[in-house]
Amino acid sequence: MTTVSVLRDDASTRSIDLADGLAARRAQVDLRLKKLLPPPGSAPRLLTDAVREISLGSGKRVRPLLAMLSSAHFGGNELAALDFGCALELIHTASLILDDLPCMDDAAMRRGNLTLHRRFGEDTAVLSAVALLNHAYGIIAGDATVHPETRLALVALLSETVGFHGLVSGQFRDLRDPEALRDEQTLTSLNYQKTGVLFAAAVVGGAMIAGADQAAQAQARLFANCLGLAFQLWDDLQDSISTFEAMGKDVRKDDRVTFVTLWGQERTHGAIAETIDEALASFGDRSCPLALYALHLFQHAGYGG
Ligand code: GRG
Repeated sequence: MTTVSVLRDDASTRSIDLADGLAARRAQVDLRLKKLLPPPGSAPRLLTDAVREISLGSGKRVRPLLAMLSSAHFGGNELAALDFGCALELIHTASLILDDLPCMDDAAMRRGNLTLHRRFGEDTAVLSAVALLNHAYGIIAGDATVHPETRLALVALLSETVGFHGLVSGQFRDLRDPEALRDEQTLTSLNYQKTGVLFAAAVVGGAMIAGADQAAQAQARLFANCLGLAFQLWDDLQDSISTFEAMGKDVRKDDRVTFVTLWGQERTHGAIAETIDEALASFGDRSCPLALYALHLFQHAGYGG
């Protein structure tokens, strides 16, 4: 029996309970997002409509769930990480809006709908992204359930996550690096900056909120880095084999080199399994809710429940 099939068998019995718990947590996130966003109909109306529509759209809310499960895993309260998780979701949403713009991926569809700039115009889309990013920092700064020192550390963590070594850099390199430079090493660091970095912020931030020490935070980071890499590999694989109906967004839109181009689908599938396994091994505990959620994220690939 392979490691992956062991993981699959281990997880399947707990999958029903997990799915119920995840749906409940997702509902908590959506309810909180509705409260944290500007009220419906408030001025300026078009901007408010745009940010509410994209932020409350059909995304999976992976980053808030990771933050909440991480906080609980490291001995804290899951709900203490709810606002932090919502802030991450708004940053993630801002990044999707920008990524879809004509000057970037020029995408038509996102989360099952027309992209924000196609519905509301490019000016509104750019300003929505800036507003969401700005709002996210305000949410963390004003979260009275988190110790002020931790809040400051979370803001610093997010500044690192978004800025010159994180999302912005990853996106810039993705757009501008010559194709010839896209070898395995470069793609690994690019995938980390585009995707892994926000996963790491979710899991490490959750651990920080729980008061975890440096060693535990380092363990959280290792786990999240592997998970983020597996997630980006999965996203690239889906882009090459899936449909708009299944993904809710454009597929096969750009022809830049990814691991699927370098390795082919079968090897990429194998690498996803190995990377998930590495994530779980770094944790030691394969049956805690955080590990099970990691598996659940890849259930369509045949792992988890
Ligand atoms: C200033 C916030 C900011 C960003 C600027 C545009 C940009 C830099 C970064 C974009 C990077 C990017 C699009 C990475 C892809 C990450 C990814 C795998 C997205 C899909 O995530 P899911 O599947 O989406 O969690 P849902 O819709 O379910 O939330």
